[in-house]
Amino acid sequence: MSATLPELTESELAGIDAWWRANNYLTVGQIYLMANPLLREPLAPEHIKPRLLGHWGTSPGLAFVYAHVSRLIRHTGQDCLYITGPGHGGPALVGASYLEGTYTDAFPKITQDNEGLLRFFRQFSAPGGIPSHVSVTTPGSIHEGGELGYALIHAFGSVFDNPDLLTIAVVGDGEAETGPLEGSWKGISFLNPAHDGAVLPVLHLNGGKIAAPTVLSRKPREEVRELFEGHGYEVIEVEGHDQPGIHYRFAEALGRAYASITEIQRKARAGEAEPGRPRWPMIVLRTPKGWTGPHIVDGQLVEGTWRAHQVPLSGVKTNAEHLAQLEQWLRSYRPEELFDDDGHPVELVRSANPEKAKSMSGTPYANGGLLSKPLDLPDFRDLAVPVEQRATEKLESTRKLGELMREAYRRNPDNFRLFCPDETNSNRLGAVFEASDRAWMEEVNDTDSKLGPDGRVMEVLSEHNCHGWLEAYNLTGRHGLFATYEAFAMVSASQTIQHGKWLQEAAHLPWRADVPSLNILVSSTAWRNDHNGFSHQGPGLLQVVLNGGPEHSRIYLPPDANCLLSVADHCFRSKNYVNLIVQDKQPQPQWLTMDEAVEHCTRGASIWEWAGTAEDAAEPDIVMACAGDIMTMETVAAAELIKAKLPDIRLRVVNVVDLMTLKRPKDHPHGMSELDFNELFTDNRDVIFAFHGYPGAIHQLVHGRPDADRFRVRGFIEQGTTTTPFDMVVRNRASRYHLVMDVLNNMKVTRRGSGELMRFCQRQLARHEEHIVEHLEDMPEVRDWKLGEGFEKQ
Ligand SMILES: Cc1ncc(C[n+]2csc(CCOP(=O)(O)OP(=O)(O)O)c2C)c(N)n1
Repeated sequence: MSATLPELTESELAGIDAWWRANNYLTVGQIYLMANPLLREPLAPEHIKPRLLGHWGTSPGLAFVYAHVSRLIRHTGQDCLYITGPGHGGPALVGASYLEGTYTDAFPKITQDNEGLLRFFRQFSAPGGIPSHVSVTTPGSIHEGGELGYALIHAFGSVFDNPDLLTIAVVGDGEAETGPLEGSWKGISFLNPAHDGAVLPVLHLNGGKIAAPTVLSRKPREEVRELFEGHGYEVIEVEGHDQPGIHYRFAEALGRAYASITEIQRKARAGEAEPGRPRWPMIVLRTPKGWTGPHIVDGQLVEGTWRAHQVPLSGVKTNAEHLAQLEQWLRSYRPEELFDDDGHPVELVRSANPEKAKSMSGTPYANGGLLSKPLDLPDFRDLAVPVEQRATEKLESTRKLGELMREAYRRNPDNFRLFCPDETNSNRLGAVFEASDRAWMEEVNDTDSKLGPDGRVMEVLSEHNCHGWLEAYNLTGRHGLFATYEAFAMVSASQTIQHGKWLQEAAHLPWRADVPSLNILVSSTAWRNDHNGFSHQGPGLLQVVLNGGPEHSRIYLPPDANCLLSVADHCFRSKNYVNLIVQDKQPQPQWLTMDEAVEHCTRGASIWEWAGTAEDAAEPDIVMACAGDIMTMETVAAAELIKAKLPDIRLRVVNVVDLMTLKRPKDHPHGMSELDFNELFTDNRDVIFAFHGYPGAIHQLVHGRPDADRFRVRGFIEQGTTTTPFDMVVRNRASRYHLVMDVLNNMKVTRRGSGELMRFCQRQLARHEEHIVEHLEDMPEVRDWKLGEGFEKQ
């Protein structure tokens, strides 16, 4: 092994060229062939797939870079992960795995012989087969590249706290036009060469997107170079398609980049580095789109243009000219030199592979569960909030989560990170700063606090970066949490969906090891962004996760700090889920002792006997249910008011922490049985449900339950503005007074005092309107409400 990449020799080039030709052949074969895989007979229409799918254009470039990185690995023993921004170039990556033998390990039926090769071709983008993208099923992938924009983000997430890892991230020039990708160059401002690995971005300017040129490929070269120099990179440019020249130039560029990386790391690890961010290398690679494919088709230029994006030769089954052109194209790779009579890749091709465990399709870094260590957490009960009298003292519950994560940082210095868009303190999670600074490689000055190169708290004002960094941190086996404002969790909602899909697919692949769950805390919620206004008010992510696959989607709405601790402990220890925790940061009543909280969270939903009437066990007149901290407070306050004003009422209060328990067991693994459901909600009483999110979610959840129509739901109905906290619930008709009126309108029996209570609520709502305009704050009986203080003053 050598610390540097030596000059490319002619004999090595023969192997690389053979490997690259074999890979390109496999790509074309996957797109087109369903028989005659090695062209042992003349190509005929019946050998061609009926539906021609896939993306040729990006594939030869991806394979070219891959082949050269494999050479780097062979010489240096470097651990490398390959992230393919243009993930639609899937055939090149599954082709690489096939040539490296790891594909057969993962899918034993796809053998490295004639039969296996045919199966390999037939399964591509076919029913029951594999996707056309670098997906979960692709050995070596932690990144699908289906939804473009996250290549660099995932690359950085993979190398934080992985000092031995080098992640090569190929960025498409179309992809480079996306917002997330544009924001992700800043990753180096958070990357510490002493304790993190390195990312080598390869910006692949192949010139075209689906149907048009790309911005960066048409900009003057100096502008492109200056753009990336401005981002802090050492820009190494390689261009051309001349062979073998381009191989030598790329090998030299890769060697130069690698030398820079290892020198940056050596200095940092020896304590010899200058303070500040090093200038990391990146490669700008200009090769033609569809390189080595059909140059001109039907008189039109294809190679080097957007026309090469997908399937350059169409209608091959019926168009004899295209069939001939395809045969010529396939034969141009000289398959007879690349595969032996049995269809096995020949020694020359295999000579370009690194040893399997080091190969980019075989590296355990891409199957991070194999490397994962459990998170070392303290007993969360030690952080319990004492609750001697319910809901008398208010507390910012998320502070307790901050304390739990502070301990996680202390016990797992290289295995846990918090990712947050500049809101760690704002979300009351600041206790983590007692254990770690914010990560920061740029200049630090006297005005800064808790900021520095040794920090591991990740704060960047980009939900995309935070989310994607955590995804890759998880997929390489490590643990963490993404904490964000509830409304702005929608910025990265698509990533939440995509990651969920990844986990869902991975669960079906026995060779993919379990990975830590993706944990998301949404705080600064809709109900308590009264001061910020409508833009900050939106519980959308909850709805997004609700729609996710039941295998991986979990939603928790802890009503207080002890419940939050119990829920967080569970989420941090879980695997393969997207865990969404919804809890506000403002001071809130504390309802349950730690023992009660643990029991409540374990059940997921339970009757809060103390909040209803003692007689409720027999047959309540009505059930009040709630999920979410603010809605819990409104419900308990409403119940207290009802009990005070209607002495004969039989009222039950149910609180739900684990939202998915409401589903039927056949719809979600957390779904409670019908017996349990009816024990909580009865089988025929109306249920007034106060819900944190959009009301339709509860109807969706209880669909199929006995007499589901009896659920009357209050929740966020997109009524927001800059106002007082209580006015938010009033505007959305979910205030305690609205809930009381709902109870009165839906009880099975009319209890003594009902009419007066209805009028009382109407008066209170009218008073509220006047009061907030006059005093700019909520009525004292609402603002200072405490459980058990009675309603005499109202
Ligand atoms: C976010 C997103 N928007 C749109 C698409 C549709 N799409 C697929 S490939 C592609 C062009 C990609 O161009 P580039 O990144 O340059 O890749 P390459 O040219 O190497 O194929 C587009 C727009 C997508 N996959 N993801």
